[in-house]
Amino acid sequence: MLKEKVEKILNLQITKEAYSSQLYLAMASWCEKEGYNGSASFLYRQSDEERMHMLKLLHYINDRGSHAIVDTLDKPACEFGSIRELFSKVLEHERFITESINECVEVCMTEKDYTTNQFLQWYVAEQVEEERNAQTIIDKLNLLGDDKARLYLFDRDMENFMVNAPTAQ
Ligand code: OFO
Repeated sequence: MLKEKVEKILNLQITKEAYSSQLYLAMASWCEKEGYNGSASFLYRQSDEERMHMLKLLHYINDRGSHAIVDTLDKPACEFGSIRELFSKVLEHERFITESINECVEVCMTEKDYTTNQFLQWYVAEQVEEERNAQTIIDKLNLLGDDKARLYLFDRDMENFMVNAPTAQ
């Protein structure tokens, strides 16, 4: 059974991962509506990844004899000024999630829950990857400027942009 503080913060993390999934779904929908089909496809995949992150936490909590709670979610933003603005928000959000994972690790260390700390290391590594991906996309967009033809090629490449995530168990 998990200690109360660990269970509480992991349950909060479940909600954040579920929100990430909804946020990327809303972003994918905006991209699709705007004709950025490659970016939409990337974000639909990313939304599925986040749901997997949420499920991995949920199963871990229950497997440890505690209770994973499915909570209500805030409505994510659904309008964006530009594709660049959208991906800046992805990076901002991933940085927020990294902070949040670090807080989970901190609670585990204080509570001397080394097993959960080890479990969370998967998320620590994952966040390095996700922040790097978002930064790479923004760097590409900054190089393109407002050139529509290049933006078209960028979006076409996003269709195959690898999420590259380690597989969740
Ligand atoms: Fe994008 O992050 Fe989950 O963990």
